[in-house]
Amino acid sequence: MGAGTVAGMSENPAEPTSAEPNPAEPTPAEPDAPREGARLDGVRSGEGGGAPRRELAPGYQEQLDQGYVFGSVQTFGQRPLLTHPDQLDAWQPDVAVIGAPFDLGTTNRPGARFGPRALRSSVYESGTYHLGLGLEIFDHVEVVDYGDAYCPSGRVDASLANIRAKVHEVASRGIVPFVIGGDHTITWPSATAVADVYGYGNVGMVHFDAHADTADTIDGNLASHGTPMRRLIESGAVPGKNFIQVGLRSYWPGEDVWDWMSEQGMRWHLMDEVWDRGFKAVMADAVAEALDGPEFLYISIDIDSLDPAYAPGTGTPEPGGLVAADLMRIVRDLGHRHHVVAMDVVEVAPAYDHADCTINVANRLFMECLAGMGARRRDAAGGSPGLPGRR
Ligand SMILES: [Mn+2]
Repeated sequence: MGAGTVAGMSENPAEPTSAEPNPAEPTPAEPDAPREGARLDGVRSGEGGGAPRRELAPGYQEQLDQGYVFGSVQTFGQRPLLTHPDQLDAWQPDVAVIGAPFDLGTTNRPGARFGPRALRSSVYESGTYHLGLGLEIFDHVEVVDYGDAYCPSGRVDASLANIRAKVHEVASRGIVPFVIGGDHTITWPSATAVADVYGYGNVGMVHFDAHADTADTIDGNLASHGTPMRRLIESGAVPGKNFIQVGLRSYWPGEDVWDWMSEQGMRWHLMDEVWDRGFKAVMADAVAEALDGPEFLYISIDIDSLDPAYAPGTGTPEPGGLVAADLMRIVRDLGHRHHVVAMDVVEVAPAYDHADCTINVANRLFMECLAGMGARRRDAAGGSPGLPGRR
């Protein structure tokens, strides 16, 4: 890399300055006021900022309408790419997808930095009509792609600060960020940004993972993909008692970490419990615990919560995990029943994928939540249940 490249990087507008937030130094709970008319009730208000203005460059919509992900415009779900906060204000989407191509926190197989690109370029997109809910997803939930947070190679603090700033740009407008990892480290800046907006203690977390990710440090690293959940609890962004983990298994972490988690009031549901009681019964408890106090829900999905049979393309595959069909329906239900203010899907490492299994299920997890959110808006508007054959 030449000096000119380095100089160019320093001029990147996304480069953090000393005045910008740094996840390594979490700011105290001083929530920003979301934009007037922001949809804090989970339902589009149609107020605040006037009617949406949704204009694209000439020919752009035609490129999107070609309708295949391998076309010239590669965005999440073939949605428009917006690149500036002013465009968010004009467009007024419900959801903005953000890529967080950061994997410097990975302990085993690296490569999750390629997750955002793969979900935009290589997913099979069969359509947008949700069969189970009977709705055109994007008729009920307006979604844009908001590009990536800038994650310069080798620079952990700058990358995490940029992720936090980018998520904040979205969440502070009452728009729901859907963040594509990246390794699980990115949930630290992402959930911090969401808590900055909605208030520390007002956001509950449902965290699907094979691993608790609550170590103090990994190899001396505070910003590992094995530590983000501890950082979020230490800062107060998410209270321990509302930080609920589902699908944990394997042989890590050790007993001292579980002691720390207990002291924080954390609650977890091992894969053993899912096997014993059934996923739906476990999730009823998990959601009640996450929202025991908080009104708002953050969903964080480590793709390794799924069995490697469904998601081999990940850095730390752990046998004995969740079933893709089950998790998709659970996530749909979370979006439908609860006020989801953010979601991330992390640890998708395409280089280890087989037959695009992992990238497709990662896409479907986002799509199922979007469908649930769309149904929530439709229901709130008094719309038809619209189930096929039942109108
Ligand atoms: Mn994880």
